[in-house]
Amino acid sequence: MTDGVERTVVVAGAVCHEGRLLAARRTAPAALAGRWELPGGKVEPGESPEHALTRELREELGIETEPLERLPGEWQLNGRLVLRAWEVRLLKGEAQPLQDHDAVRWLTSEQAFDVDWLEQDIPFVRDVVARLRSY
Ligand code: 9L3
Ligand code: MG
Repeated sequence: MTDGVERTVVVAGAVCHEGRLLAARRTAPAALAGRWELPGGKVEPGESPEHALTRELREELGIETEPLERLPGEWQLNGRLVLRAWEVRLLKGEAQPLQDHDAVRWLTSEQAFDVDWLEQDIPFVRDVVARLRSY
């Protein structure tokens, strides 16, 4: 980056399966607990964003996935963290809240906005729901 600030990328996965989108409810930090997100987490030094996403979804939900395509846009979470999202395909496993979440839901496009999403995730959810509807 041109200003010399070290930035960490946070990756989020819009996991789509049989016309539904996976949403996960966060347990931490307190300010975000109870809010729903596209699951994911921080890219580690030297790691690709796609690898980080696959790893986070395995660790947090016990699913094997494949990132398909980056969704447009990004969200500056704070001075140091930037959020990017991918459309993701489910390969194997049943999503369970193993870490950092206490519930998961598979939402149809009609249900997509029934949950209280983190606001930073909403543009990505909108985008992927439009894709779900077009399948
Ligand atoms: N965050 C926002 N939307 C998301 C994800 C996966 C993460 N879809 C924010 C919440 C935290 C930060 O990014 O402030 C780091 O995420 P994590 O490592 O706690 O999952
Ligand atoms: Mg996480």
